[in-house]
Amino acid sequence: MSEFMQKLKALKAEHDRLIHRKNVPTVSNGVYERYEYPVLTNAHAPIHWRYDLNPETNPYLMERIGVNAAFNPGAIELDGKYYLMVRAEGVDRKSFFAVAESDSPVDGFKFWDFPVLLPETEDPDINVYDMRLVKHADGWIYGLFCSERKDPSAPPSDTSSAVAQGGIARTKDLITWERLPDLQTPSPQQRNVVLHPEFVDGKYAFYTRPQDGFIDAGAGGGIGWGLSESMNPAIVDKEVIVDERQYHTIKEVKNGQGPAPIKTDKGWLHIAHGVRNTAAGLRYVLYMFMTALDEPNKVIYSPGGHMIAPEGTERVGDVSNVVFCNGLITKDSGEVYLYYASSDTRIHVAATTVSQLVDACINTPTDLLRSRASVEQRMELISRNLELMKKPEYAFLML
Ligand code: M1P
Repeated sequence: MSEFMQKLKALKAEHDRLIHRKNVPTVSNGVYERYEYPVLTNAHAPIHWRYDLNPETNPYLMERIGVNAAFNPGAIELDGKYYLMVRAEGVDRKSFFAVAESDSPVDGFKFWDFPVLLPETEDPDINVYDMRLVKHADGWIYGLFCSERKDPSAPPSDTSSAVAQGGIARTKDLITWERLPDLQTPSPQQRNVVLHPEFVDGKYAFYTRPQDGFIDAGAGGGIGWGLSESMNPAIVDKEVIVDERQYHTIKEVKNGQGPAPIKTDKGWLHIAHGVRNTAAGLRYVLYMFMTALDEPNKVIYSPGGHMIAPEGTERVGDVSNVVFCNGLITKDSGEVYLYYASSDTRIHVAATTVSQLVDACINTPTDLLRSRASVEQRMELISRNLELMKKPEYAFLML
């Protein structure tokens, strides 16, 4: 066998090992169970996406078009299969969407042969990312994503300034996509736009994230909300703030809706990301809140603090100290799989149930916004527990 073929066989064996590696749950904190291995990384990208497999044109079997990262996936279950709409990023920094499929929610994800060739609008996107997949009551599967273009008003010396808007496409099968016009809102820029899965007052409802600049939310006060008569075009005339960012909390600098909310008997359960600043840069964590069933823009429970923060190897990557979630799958049985990315590099899964999330959302105390109040809150829990611990069945805790 030629050296070329030997190298190719070795590459394939390593790739197979990665894709077929069984995932295992780690210690649970009662709210969710993190799985040990990332469900997808750049190394999961098919060999034929990256290498020219012809020994005539690539005698050294070199990687020709590398994949830098696989992160921030949308997620959906269709006919018993699990699909992730991955934000793949080439080594050229361009993000694109690619579907990975598995029979299991926690391992075995394999990319389709081709990535998604997303149709463009008449003003082509420079970069697209972070798709939320939403099965809407109108029968379509919508993909809401960030569409980024260079800021046309930036002076020639400024080669970085960009404008972010809410891109929209729809499909029935994740294969054929119809591109719709970008969401129009009163805000200069948008990111983290998500479609509510049901009609509200007969209209399409959007979670938005108004922002003044590309990175800074500026005067944009938090996760917003607005209604549109149609999806083609989708126009939100009035945005109201649903979940405000707030001083000295995990969402002090900015926040954003994650996937579409989960409908529960107690309310709409939302997973979102909150961002604060530190001397080491921005820190992104995930948090929960719940809104009223009949008013999905009215917060009824707001547990304090983060739900998932970057841990261990999750803390380091292209943009370190970040966890970000824009995809989850809820099964009819109540199982929930949260797909979250760490540090803009790789994708993980955490498993939980609707009942656990609802319980955590309702019974985790809210952030009282002062150290003293926070200690009082904790002391109240400690006092109740110490009383309980006097009972014989708790005696082992005193040892
Ligand atoms: O780099 C962290 C995240 O930054 C952006 O999110 P947000 O708009 O909320 O700050 C997005 O680019 C996201 O993809 C990225 O993970």
